[in-house]
Amino acid sequence: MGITHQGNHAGNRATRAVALVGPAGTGKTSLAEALLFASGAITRQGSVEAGTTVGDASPEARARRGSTEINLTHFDYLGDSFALIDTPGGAGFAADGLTALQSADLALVVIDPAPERAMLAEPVLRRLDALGVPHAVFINKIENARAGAVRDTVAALQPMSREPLALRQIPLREGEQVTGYVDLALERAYRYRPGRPSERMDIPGGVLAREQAERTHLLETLADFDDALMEALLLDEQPDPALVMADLAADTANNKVVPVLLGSALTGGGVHRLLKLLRHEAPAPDAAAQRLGVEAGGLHVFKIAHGGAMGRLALGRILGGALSEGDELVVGGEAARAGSLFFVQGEKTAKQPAARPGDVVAVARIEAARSGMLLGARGHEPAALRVSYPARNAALAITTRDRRDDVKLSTALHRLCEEDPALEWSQDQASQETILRGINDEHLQVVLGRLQRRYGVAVDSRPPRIAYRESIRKQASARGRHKKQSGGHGQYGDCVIAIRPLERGEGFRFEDRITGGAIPRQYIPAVEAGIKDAMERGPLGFPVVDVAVTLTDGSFHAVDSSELAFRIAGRMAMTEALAQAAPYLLEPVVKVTVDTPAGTGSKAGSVLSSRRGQILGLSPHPDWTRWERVEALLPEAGIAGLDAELRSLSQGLASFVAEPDHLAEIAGRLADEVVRAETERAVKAA
Ligand SMILES: Nc1nc2c(ncn2[C@@H]2O[C@H](COP(=O)(O)OP(=O)(O)OP(=O)(O)O)[C@@H](O)[C@H]2O)c(=O)[nH]1
Ligand SMILES: [Mg+2]
Repeated sequence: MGITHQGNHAGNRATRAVALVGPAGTGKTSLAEALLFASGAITRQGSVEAGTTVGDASPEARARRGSTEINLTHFDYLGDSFALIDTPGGAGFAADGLTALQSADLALVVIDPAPERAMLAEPVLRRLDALGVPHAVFINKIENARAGAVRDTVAALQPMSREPLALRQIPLREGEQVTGYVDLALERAYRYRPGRPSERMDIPGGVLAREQAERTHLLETLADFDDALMEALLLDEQPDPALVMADLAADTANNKVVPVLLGSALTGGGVHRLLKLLRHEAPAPDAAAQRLGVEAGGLHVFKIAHGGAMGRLALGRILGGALSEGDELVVGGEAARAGSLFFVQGEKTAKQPAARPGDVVAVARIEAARSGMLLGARGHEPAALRVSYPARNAALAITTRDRRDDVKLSTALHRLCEEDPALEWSQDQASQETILRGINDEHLQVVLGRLQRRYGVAVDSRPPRIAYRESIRKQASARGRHKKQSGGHGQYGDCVIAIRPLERGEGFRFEDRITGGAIPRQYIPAVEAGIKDAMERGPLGFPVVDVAVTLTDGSFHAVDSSELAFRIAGRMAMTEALAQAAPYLLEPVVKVTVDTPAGTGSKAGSVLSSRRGQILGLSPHPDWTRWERVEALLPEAGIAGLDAELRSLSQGLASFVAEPDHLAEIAGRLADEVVRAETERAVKAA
């Protein structure tokens, strides 16, 4: 049996999946904890500060006091089931949530009540619009919001959203604190009560004017999609509250408006109200199934996890059907049977015989499943989904402290990369280094921590070597003669070559101008091979590029000549010619494109200049309203630490991509330093 299709009968509604998204540190993990507590799934509300939340249970997340990977939890509320996907906001870890977001029914964008930081939400708002995932904004930490912060934050957010924002509540203040709210749709005021549902109160006279203005704005926003409501407003009639609530639910589900709610994960204020919103307004998973093109039934695999006690698990969401252990799932055309099914609650897994439509589950044993796949029943296999991940801007060369760990290292890296699509590793043939690439330094440090903790592999790490090259400025010629007479057979090879510089990028050219058989035909390729040997490491210590070599003369010995002897002769000639040809150093230059919040572009430009960058332009971002884009050519040597420096001037927001551009000459003190370092390294390695 494959995934079996089931309708959503009343009383047994499908589980709805809610993703918590938003900038780093806005309180997503705390809000998940508050939702679990308010719904009764846990009896004590933990805190991120104390390291007691259900989410962020990994040692890496606990140590960082911020999420390093997605946290899965679930709870029931008034008979409805919900799965929470709490995604990390930190730049180095944000990639982990991108895939899971695709099949969520609703995303909650959690933000701070600070208009000056509203722009931090722009990338996620744009992504949700692009994916078509219905979403709401939750302005968290509301207890500390200063006067006017909610209004200003909403105003700052609006230009970043395709849909109109619909402010659903306004804050009620007592002194410095926000202590309650007015629900604009129902026109009711509530006072927050820590750990309990809010208590109804009269709307204070002081906020009536603001309440009326905001309510009118809310109703007008809804009326744009509802003629009956529009008519009521035009006739100055009080609209039926049921109509308003129905509009809010439908418009949210259909991605027409983005409701904005207020609350505090810390005190629980507004959290019961949020639960009600999830209950009434989070769409059923049919919408997500349709969005992803799942017709019959499917499992959207959004992560492969290796970290828990159960070994390799495929984490995913069941769309359009139910799933039981042993069911057939088609993975890339091949049938596979679902192994044990688990519900995940933070670091705990609980085995389930079967899972219902909409559930988020961990499935054992489907080895062929990869993150981003949609697994289907036979004949109904949905397509795979593609996600574009952020650029990998940090790299480390790593070596095991204990050589005997090398095999363990590659197994571990394979698993870590499968789990984390933003991570990549490769073996550099030339330098024999294992290169680890990740989003930023913090990301790679967390990966190294996991490597040590989970797999017991300790490594040393350092910046990877930069691919310097060298070329020549002058023409030169040289003879290479290899002659050895030792007992019986001797060795004899002799060649004369002329070399000259080529244009940048032309590479290597070899021309044979031997006449009269000075070197027999069959030895010419050996001479060329010897020349190439010499070019692997030029006089300055780096591979040589853009040189033309002409073989002009030579001599041979009828008995003693051999391919090996001519290869050695070719190498000798080339080594000498290069040394005479005024060699110079080349460094790789990359083109970097930095996206940074408006107002920080010129600072980003100075950072690039101070790293020897050549600024190509500073312009408004092509798609995002409050962002700027700086483009520059930058020596690859200037990339190390760039990510951290750009982030520190932009509240952690600036990011960049770099692509190889060209090789550029480098001279003077900088070149001397590079050559000295390479010589030292070679001496040590020898
Ligand atoms: N005052 C106040 N602090 C809060 C509230 N919610 C969360 N915090 C604090 O904000 C900090 C960050 O909270 P987290 O829940 O880890 O935030 P997050 O959004 O999950 O962060 P990342 O996982 O790094 O993206 C912690 O110190 C929380 O205690 C709130 O409602 N009020
Ligand atoms: Mg978190």
